Amino acid sequence: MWKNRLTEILKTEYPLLQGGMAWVANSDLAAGVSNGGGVGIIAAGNMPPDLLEEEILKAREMTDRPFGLNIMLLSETSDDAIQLAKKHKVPIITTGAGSPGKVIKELKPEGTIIIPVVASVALARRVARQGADAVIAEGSEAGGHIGEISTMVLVPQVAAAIDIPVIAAGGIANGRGVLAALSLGAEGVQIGTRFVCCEESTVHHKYKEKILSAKDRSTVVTGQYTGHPVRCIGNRLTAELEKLEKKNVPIEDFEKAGAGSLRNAVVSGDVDWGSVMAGQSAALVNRIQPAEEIIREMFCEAGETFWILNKKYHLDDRK
Ligand code: TUI
Repeated sequence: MWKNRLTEILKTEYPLLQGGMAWVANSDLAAGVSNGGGVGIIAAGNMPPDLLEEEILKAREMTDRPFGLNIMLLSETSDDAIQLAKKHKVPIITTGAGSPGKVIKELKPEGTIIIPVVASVALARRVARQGADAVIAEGSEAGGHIGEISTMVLVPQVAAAIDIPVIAAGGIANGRGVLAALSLGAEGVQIGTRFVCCEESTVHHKYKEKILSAKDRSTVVTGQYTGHPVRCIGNRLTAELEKLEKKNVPIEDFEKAGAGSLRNAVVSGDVDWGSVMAGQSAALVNRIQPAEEIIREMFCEAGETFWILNKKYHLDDRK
């Protein structure tokens, strides 16, 4: 039903990818999403290569469907991740937080599907020229490291600028969001925050609870002045970071204050002093469900919403 050129490329039932969330997106989550008909993604983040290799092997055990690896380009371990992707023939790579030239150069000849996250039209054009198979246009509603342009405005511009499929990301957590993304010219969606709260996600229950109780204004963006702004759920850490930012402390000191804080939140459940990265769509996430159910429900709701709008505005009666 939801077949298009993206599902052809990805070899999936649905045109959906899971976000490459550092510490969160492990083999359990990736296998859950892939088994549910989307593309599950393991986030390499700053993971030591031996641990990452274990995760890739575990995912292979848990699913026989395609899954991917997200390479965070700011990481010192990104070259190791590229080599592991090559060694284990990971079929799909997403990249984030930078320009993916070296990933395309190394892995394109292997036949790997390469899908960079872009936050601007200029980078979308560049990666399309370099040989990317699709792009993820991620708006500033997303969690973690973000660009400056909202999904609503970024996606149609990226879709108009390039010929390869565009996947919308940032702010999408239900079927209405999926339908909106398709209306903007996207051919698929990337979902992060809602999958943090799926049954297969192994993040600390306190992290899940922060998302489940989030409201419209619960997230904040810190670190704008470092050039790497990050969206998290507001807490004591973000209040402290905001103070440091106002004082204009040297960037190294600011980064030191946040170092290790994502792991502390995800693994240890320190949701007061840890970094609870989440998108604005946290406010739309209200319950914990299996990944497969989330995916099915989202696409069912997208189809239903399209049908209801058709009826409401008598679109079938048009001459
Ligand atoms: O990468 C993400 N989200 C992330 S990475 C991360 S780890 C981190 N922690 C602290 C500081 C920085 C990173 C947590 N969340 N999403 C994909 C994404 N990529 N969002 C925005 C971008 C992006 C931004 C600018 C990609 C390319 C870009 O331009 C680079 C260029 O050279 O043009």
